[in-house]
Amino acid sequence: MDAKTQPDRSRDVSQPLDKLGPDETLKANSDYLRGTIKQSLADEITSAVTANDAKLMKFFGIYQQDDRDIRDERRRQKLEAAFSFMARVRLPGGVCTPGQWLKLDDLARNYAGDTLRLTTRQTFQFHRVMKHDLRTLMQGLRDVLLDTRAACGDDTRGVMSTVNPDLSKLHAEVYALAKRASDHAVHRTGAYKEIWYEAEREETDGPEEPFYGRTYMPRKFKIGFAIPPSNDIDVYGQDLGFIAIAHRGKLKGFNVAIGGGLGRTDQSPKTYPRLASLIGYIDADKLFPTIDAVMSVQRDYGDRLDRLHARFKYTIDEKGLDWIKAETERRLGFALKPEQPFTFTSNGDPLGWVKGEDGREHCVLYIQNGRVINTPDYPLMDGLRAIAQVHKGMFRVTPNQNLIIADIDSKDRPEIEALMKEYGLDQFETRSGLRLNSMACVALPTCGLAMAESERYLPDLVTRIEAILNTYGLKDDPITIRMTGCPNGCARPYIAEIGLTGRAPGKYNLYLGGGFHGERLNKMYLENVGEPAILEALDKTLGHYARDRKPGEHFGDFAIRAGYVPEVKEGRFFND
Ligand code: SRM
Ligand code: SF4
Repeated sequence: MDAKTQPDRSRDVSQPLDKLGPDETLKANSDYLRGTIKQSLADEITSAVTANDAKLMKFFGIYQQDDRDIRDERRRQKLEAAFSFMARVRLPGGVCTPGQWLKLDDLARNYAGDTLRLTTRQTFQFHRVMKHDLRTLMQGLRDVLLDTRAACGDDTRGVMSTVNPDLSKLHAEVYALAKRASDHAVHRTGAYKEIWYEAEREETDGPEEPFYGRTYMPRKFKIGFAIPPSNDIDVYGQDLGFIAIAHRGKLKGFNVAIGGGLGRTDQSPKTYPRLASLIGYIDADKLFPTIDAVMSVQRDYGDRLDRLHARFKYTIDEKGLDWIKAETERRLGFALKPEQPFTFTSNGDPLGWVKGEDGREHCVLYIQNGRVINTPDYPLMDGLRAIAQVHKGMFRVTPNQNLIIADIDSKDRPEIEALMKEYGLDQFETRSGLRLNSMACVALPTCGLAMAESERYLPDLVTRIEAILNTYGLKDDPITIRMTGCPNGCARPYIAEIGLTGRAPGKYNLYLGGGFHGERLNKMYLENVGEPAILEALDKTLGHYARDRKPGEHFGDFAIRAGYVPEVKEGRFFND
């Protein structure tokens, strides 16, 4: 997005500035996200920042949170809530070097409660960072060439890219494009350096935000690159998804899918999960113009009055897919070609060791819910640190919250394997197919939107479901289960074969029938139920599945064939 060739869109073309919602006015008047963040950081009277600055800081990957485990107690004692901050790193395609890992580990130990969290969009989150430590953390990241730009906020979020552990040339090529796409679409404001690196304000040669203007996007905008047959990134959950089309291992171009989004808001029937729709094919050299064209359509026509209705999926459904496609093509100056054939087979990670086409070795480690932490019987964080100290290749965070120790020379494998054994990191060999395909969002105690437990509860629930699986001989069958603490869908539960979304403490909606490779939304089977009802339902449906499934049939497909839930055909559900 070249500053000299693009107009400064200080307001969106379809909605006049005086008709914007409050968040739009905040952005427009923030001096390109500067707000009063510097003053808020300097204020020693409170461990929080002002409400407006908290909103603006999201554009820099930082969320103000409070410890919800002690919120009521602090209120009773008339104390300020226990505020701290979550910081999310921008890490396109989930790639980081051992040196970066060691720095992330140091920062986590010093400033973020001795833990790192791998996310469902292939990056790291630090939790519980105190306000006075934020700059040190951000500058520490800068020292290893990392930043947190646009990891949250109304802009392009972390760009995802399929991580095939065999890391073929095609995967390297697509990853490089994903990285460039992130650098291309990230916001440009000098506020980042001024606030976090304490740099002087510099004069800009042209508009400060040539693409975004003063009001940025109407809402978050997510881009991802999938390489068939793996749909690990859940390409149909992206606002803008690219499906790589290759010929004899060489990248030719991409099928383009638009309008995916999995969030819904409790009790708000106008919000719904929607799978992305394929609109055609582009040659690889048209990638960046296509990103600009699609994003600019959403920038200019997305709803800037009602944030609940501001994601691209709603713009598409209001305007019509054909209209959005035609407007995109008009901006591109050419028509998209017909989409090319492709096949997805799974959205999970193949765990364990694999050898790449160039003979290099890779090991996909199972990390339960992406939580990197030491416990008395499982020193995971220490183990990964020990590996980072000797590893000469790369690490890759997967979209399923797992981790690949990538690019290992065969002669170095024994040393890595010995460390894995020493620290007990090779547990994927003994885990059930359900656990290895499970994901939970963070939820309590840090997420301000959580209505129920997720990360702290799913492992125990899976243990109880494993007893059922053992009874029916299903222990090794891969079945996807994803849980979130609220309907926002951060662990993409609406495309799991078993989905659970929190409604209240101990209460969840249970969804069945999602597609094994992320191609179909699931449907609600039980509403607002506790563990006994969930286990009873799974005992019934899994038992039936074990008895009557066809060869190779996945549980999600079976749940529909057996009539437990109807098939969601239209790629979205409007209500339950
Ligand atoms: Fe998310 C908001 C965590 C992936 C949909 N998400 C949040 C916040 C920031 C809560 C908040 O706004 O105050 C959560 C912080 C919790 C914490 O304490 O860390 C949060 N989301 C996460 C992560 C960390 C879940 C995880 O356990 O890994 C994921 C970070 C991804 C990243 O690295 O960027 C995460 N969130 C997702 C995904 C999955 C994806 O993108 O593939 C979705 C569904 C896809 C989508 O966007 O449609 C998702 N998060 C949401 C939504 C609902 C958006 C909507 O359109 O309705 C919210 C709420 C909002 O934006 O208002 C939300
Ligand atoms: Fe928080 Fe809800 Fe996202 Fe879970 S799904 S992290 S509870 S916003």
